[in-house]
Amino acid sequence: MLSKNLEKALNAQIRHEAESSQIYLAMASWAEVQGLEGVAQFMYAQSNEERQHMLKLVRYVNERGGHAIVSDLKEPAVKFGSFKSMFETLLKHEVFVSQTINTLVDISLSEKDYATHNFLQWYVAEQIEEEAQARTILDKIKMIGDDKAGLYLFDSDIRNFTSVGKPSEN
Ligand code: OFO
Repeated sequence: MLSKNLEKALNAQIRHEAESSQIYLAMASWAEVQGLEGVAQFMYAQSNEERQHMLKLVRYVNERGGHAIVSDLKEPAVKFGSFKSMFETLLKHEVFVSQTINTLVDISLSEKDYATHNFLQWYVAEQIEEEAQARTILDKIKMIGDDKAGLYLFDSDIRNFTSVGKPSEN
């Protein structure tokens, strides 16, 4: 059985993951109207992944005798400036999510809830991967600079990062 404290903290994480999904969906839509199909596809896939992260938490909280709460969400931005600044925002957001996961790990340890500690390890590993991926993409963008041909190549290249595929496939 989850403690009330941990239940509350896990519910806060459900909200973070749902907000991540909304942010990446907004990025996907923005990239799509800019005509960058590859970037849009990547962001749609990221958005789907975050929704899966959220659902995994919902199921866990309920399975452990808590009640997963579906809350209202912060409205994401509509425009993201440039592709570089969009991916900088993405990286910053993932670093924030990693911190929230670390806080949850701390709470689970202090409460000696080893089941939750074990459950959270999946998220710890996932965050390492997501931060690394965002840094790799940013490095590529920095190499391209403002070069239009480079941006075109980047757009087709980023499809290789998409592991989940198009939204319609999910
Ligand atoms: Fe990328 O944030 Fe979920 O875990």
